[in-house]
Amino acid sequence: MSTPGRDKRPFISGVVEGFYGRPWTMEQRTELFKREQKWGLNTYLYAPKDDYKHRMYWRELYSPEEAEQLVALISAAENNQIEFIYAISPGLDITFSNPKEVASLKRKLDQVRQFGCRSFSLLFDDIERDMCPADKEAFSSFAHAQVAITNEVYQHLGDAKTFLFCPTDYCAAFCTPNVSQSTYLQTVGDKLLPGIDILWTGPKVVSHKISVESIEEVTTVLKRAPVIWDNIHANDYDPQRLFLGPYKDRPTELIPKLRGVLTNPNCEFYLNFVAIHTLATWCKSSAAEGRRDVDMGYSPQEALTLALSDWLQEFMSTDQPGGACRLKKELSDEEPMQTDVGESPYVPGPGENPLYTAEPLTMDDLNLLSDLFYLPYEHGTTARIMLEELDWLKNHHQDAAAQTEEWCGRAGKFDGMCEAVVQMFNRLSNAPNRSVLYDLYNYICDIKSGVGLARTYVKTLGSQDQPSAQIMNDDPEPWDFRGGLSGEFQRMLPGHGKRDLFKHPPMTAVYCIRSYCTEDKAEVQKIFKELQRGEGQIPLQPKLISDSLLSGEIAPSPQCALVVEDDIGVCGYALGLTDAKQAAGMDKFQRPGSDMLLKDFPSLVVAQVLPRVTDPSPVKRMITQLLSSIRNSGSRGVFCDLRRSNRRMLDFYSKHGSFEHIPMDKSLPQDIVVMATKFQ
Ligand code: GDL
Repeated sequence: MSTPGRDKRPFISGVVEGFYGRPWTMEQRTELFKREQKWGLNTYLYAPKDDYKHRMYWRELYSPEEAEQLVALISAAENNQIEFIYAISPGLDITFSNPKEVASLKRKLDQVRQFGCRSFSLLFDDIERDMCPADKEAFSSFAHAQVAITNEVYQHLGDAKTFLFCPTDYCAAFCTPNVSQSTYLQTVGDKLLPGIDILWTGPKVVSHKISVESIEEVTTVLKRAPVIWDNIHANDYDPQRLFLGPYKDRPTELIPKLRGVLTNPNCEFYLNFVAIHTLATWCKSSAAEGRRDVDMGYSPQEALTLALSDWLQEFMSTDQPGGACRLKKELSDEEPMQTDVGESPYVPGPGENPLYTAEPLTMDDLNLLSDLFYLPYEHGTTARIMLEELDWLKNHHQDAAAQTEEWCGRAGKFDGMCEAVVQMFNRLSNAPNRSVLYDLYNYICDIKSGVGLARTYVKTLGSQDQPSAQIMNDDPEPWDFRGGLSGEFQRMLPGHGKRDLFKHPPMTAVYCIRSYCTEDKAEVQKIFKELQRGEGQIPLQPKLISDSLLSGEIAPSPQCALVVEDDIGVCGYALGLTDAKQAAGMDKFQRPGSDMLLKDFPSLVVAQVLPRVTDPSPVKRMITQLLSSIRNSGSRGVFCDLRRSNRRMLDFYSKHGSFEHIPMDKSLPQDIVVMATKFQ
């Protein structure tokens, strides 16, 4: 799979500054290089989305002042033995077929090469997939256009040390119909020159887990091991989230199968201590060196402890001239504080207020902080316990009224945990390193208020008095409308508004998709009825055309019936009819417009999974397989009919990429939606 000599190149490890929002400063980047070198990482990919000349105005050359800064930055990277990779994202508006555009791209990269840069990258993530008419004429597909320009630029540069390409379909979730059958990825894998490495974010944009099998699959299509662009710690998609948990859920067995890993972390530079430190620990684990004889392994918890104890030192080192904070320990040493003007410091007299002091920050504080802002798909242990306790206290409010020993004991424990958050906040706000604190401030304020509200609520439950004014106030303060307009939109949505990490943690289940057999009939009907009940569909009329398949009145066509099983049992199905005339022709389904529909789309599919299957991939796989069987039968197209209340499947077909909404006769009940796809 790999080209000769390729394996001798060192594993790429480090950071991609690839998020949306305020780019880091040159000083922060220089600081990053020092840290990377200290921790054993070797690469920095320059790709700040909102840097004008990286993406929006990619054609523009750098001004002399900017050039000076970049030259200094590139040499700072070199001085710290960090490979500086300059990335450019021309995909917003480039016309691939215009030679002038290619020339602009070369001119820009030549300029950066003059600054001392030896490694480059072309990124085509997060762009429209439609080509302009001129490109459609010149290239047979979007992938061909991207590959042609990338190969040309790579050859033009000639001696690039590293050259990375980010595809538009950069994760499995973006691939149609899937990774191994994606024609886009196949073209990239076949046509991109072998010296060019490819970035990949894993199963999703923000991948919960990355398995060895998934990497083997994509490696086969790409014809090279990918470089992971890891969004595990990225927080640019939600201003209330921050990720201070360890690098996790990527087995170290991946290391020999990958070309490298670059993490695209939190927007706030100083809050990436844990993200980068733990990635470095992961990279250093034995598998990286292929030394299976000495398995040092990787424990996320141990890596976190190592990172937090180093981070504590950073918090405690002052970054301000004169470091004004007053910690209890210092005062107890009775060292008087020096002031600039040389005045003697104020010392309170007897009976006067003592000076404000705070306890120094502790490892417990940082562990708690990391637990409260852990990982995208997981809360840290203390955060989970707090949620569990609050949930229990709320659901046992009768015990609260009766003041049972258990309720009071657990309420006391909850209160203690809330107090620890307040104390953590106080000690953090007095930390000598203000740069770290200021990056952190909004998040800790927010969590302190959120926890404070829960604390007051529990106190109210346990008290015999009137509910506290803070909870039941008719004239709220602005902070009672938490989350702003965006929060309000989210809470109004039926599915997403109710989705929270505590009640619906993502599950990793093993699903088995197999052919349907007659013994499954009862199970399929059970699921069908259960889902109808769940959607409040009984006794809705008229029936759907697909109902006749599910109720067993009509049997699915050969090769067109699948079921999915998890460890509990059958949890979903996908059934198809190559010729839906019989189903549609049954008297009760005689509907205006169905003849027209069947002319363009003679076949029918229906798929459902139980709510416990939270992962959309089993349905996606079943539908893909069904569509391919139906297409092989010679059909022109496939439709499915479903009720608007079946939000999950409606959402699925809408996002599938090939199904489109078919307007039906106005006389039909408006709660029935028809989606369909034509085979070319
Ligand atoms: C993305 C973007 C990235 C962004 C991240 C998280 C890639 C390749 N591109 O899709 O710029 O920071 O999501 O929001 O990941």
